[in-house]
Amino acid sequence: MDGYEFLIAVQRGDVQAVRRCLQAGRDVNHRFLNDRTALHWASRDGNTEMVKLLVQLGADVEAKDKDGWTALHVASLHGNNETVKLLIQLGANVEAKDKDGIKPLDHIRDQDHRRFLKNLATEVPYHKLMKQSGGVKVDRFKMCICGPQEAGKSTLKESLQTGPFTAFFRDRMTPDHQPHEPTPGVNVGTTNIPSVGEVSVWDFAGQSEYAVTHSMFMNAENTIFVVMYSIMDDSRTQEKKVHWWLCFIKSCNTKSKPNVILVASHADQTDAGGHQKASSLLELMTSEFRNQLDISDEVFLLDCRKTRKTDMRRLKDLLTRLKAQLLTHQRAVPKLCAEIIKCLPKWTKEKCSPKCPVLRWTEYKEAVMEMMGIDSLAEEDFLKESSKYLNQLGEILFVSSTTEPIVVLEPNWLCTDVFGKVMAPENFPIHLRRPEGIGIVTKEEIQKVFKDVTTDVDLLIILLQEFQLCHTFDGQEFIFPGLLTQAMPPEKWKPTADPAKTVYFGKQVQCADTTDMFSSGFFPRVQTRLMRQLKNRPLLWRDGAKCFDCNVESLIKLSPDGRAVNIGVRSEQADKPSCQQMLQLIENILTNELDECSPGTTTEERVLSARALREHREEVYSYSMDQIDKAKAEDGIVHHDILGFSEDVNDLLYGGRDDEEEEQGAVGNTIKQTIVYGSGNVFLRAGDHAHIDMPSVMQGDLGQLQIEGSLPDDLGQLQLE
Ligand SMILES: Nc1nc2c(ncn2[C@@H]2O[C@H](COP(=O)(O)OP(=O)(O)OP(=O)(O)O)[C@@H](O)[C@H]2O)c(=O)[nH]1
Ligand SMILES: [Mg+2]
Repeated sequence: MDGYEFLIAVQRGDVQAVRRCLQAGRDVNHRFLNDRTALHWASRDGNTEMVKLLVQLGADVEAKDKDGWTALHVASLHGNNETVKLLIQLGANVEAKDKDGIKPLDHIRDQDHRRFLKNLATEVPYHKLMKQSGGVKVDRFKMCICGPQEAGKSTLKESLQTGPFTAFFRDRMTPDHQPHEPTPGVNVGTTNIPSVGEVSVWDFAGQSEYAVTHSMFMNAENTIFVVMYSIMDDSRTQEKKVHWWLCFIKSCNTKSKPNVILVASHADQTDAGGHQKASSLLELMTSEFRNQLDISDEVFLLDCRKTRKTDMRRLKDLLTRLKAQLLTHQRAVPKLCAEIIKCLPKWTKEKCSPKCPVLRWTEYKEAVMEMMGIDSLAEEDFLKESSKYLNQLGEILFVSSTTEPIVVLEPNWLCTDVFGKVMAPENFPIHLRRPEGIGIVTKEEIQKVFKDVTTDVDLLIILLQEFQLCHTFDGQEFIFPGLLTQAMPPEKWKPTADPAKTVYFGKQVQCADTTDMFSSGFFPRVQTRLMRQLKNRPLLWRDGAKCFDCNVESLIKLSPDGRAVNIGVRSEQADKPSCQQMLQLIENILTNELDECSPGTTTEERVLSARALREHREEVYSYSMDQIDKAKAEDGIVHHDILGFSEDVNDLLYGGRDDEEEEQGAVGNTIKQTIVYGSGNVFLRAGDHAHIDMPSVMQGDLGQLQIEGSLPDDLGQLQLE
């Protein structure tokens, strides 16, 4: 029985024939042309029953073909949503990179669906872990205190954790004017709040410079957000600031409706109208965020310095009630995680250097083996998955993307001692004023700033890079986009020498509604990715980036209100395909970064007016996708009401939109795989679902079939694929 009979049975969806082939000794993981397995084919066809059967019969879900594609890459590329879901449920790795660094879900364009799948992918290992190790509940929740600068966050935290005896003296002795000590980064620590219990408190800095790293720690699982503001600000300011923080919380979370408590400070300095102001603000915010956040309906107006006031007690009562609710729905923690949590303080003391609570993977593994009383660890992957879960809980920070994972035993060290220092404007001031707006910091300077923290500057640099805070081209100079202060000067994007010959294209990614924002850190992280993925160094400013690669110049610009990113590309050589590739590459970077650091943000994609771009108008003019689709269905002309002119959709989007290409591909079988310069990325256009290199595979396969002399009857059907 030859291999192709097996493949044809898979293609036909003939379950019985597949079983027969395998019973007759055919290898379920047999490699056909280009190293593809039967599972690649079933996934490509979107045959979920066949995929299930093959995996049941031992098909390797992670098998890669010659391009490094797994079955999940193939299913995603073909838009076979049910198969993608099934493969993830069967444990397929969503992080598997093909030989050009593209991950399977990079091919899924629908924002909601992609995020759903990414969430699903984190659920699967959790359930596997629970099955393997059993679960226990930990009586603990996370409280994130956020809000603007000097709102009283750190003061409230102190007051909450003060016991009744100390509180008596604290309330009486605290001077009226205490100097304000801004929190650098995020102050993290587990503390006991009398009458509430053990809480992991995350006190976020209000100063905007530090917000760049906040989004990494605002996960809502098991979390209560306390959002603070000062009642002494005028109503409009309060509204703006609180709205910003609520949008921020929303942007960082997709899963549930996070619990939020609004707290106004400086009750001692306001008159009777203060309560009314706090109440109105609560009402306003509750109505705006009713679908996204679960905001408590209690009004809190506190003197944050006083522990023994009625309102403070009321706040503790609410925390206790919310804690009980959270714990009821809390998911169990894998047993191994609970054991590790208990050992963390001991390991920090005994196994790390005093100021650097970090373990490399081998050291961490040894500590775990010692804890378990075993000499070797058979299931290293199991420990890795458990550690990822501990990371999710905020108990440790687990950096697993490096060759050797790194475990930060005390999140506070990274959040305050490292990020706090990096983002503090005073630490790296000189270089940020360079004329080209490139904020460069040298290795020596990093070493100097962190001399009290660690001597292992390389470790620090790995961590900073892993959190997308910086990039280096030579290992000596480091660019931190989050530190840039200079706005892009207008003369950096001037008309070209021959505007008539230059082609322009542009897209816009815009926040969808008033509760949406790009989380802080989104744009600097996009800039870090641009530096990593493009061949030539981009020029960077606080609100923009300009890149040059091959024939294309591109401009990525944050809108003045920070709610849209505009991408413009142009080629003086009228090189439309390169423009399109560059546009798509940048769009992919934005999408990935949104999913990673701003997953709760819903966005809308728009197409920029090419003529307005060519005319270098100050304002940005765009068309909605609906307008474009409508025009394409009719005469291909789209009219802009404000601009007062019409444009041909083909001038706006080179090659048309995704779905159109898919149709063309289905008929023409064009292979549209293009090398994107620089990173050597193979770049598949969003609409290339139908352009996978199956024709070439099939030609090869058929060649062999013919040689073997067993040309099947349904060859025609195969060729059509
Ligand atoms: N009178 C009065 N002063 C307060 C109150 N809450 C905080 N303060 C004072 O306001 C200043 C700022 O308080 P912090 O708690 O440090 O503010 P924060 O929100 O942590 O500020 P950042 O860490 O910079 O984001 C300090 O001087 C506090 O003593 C309050 O309710 N009443
Ligand atoms: Mg503070």
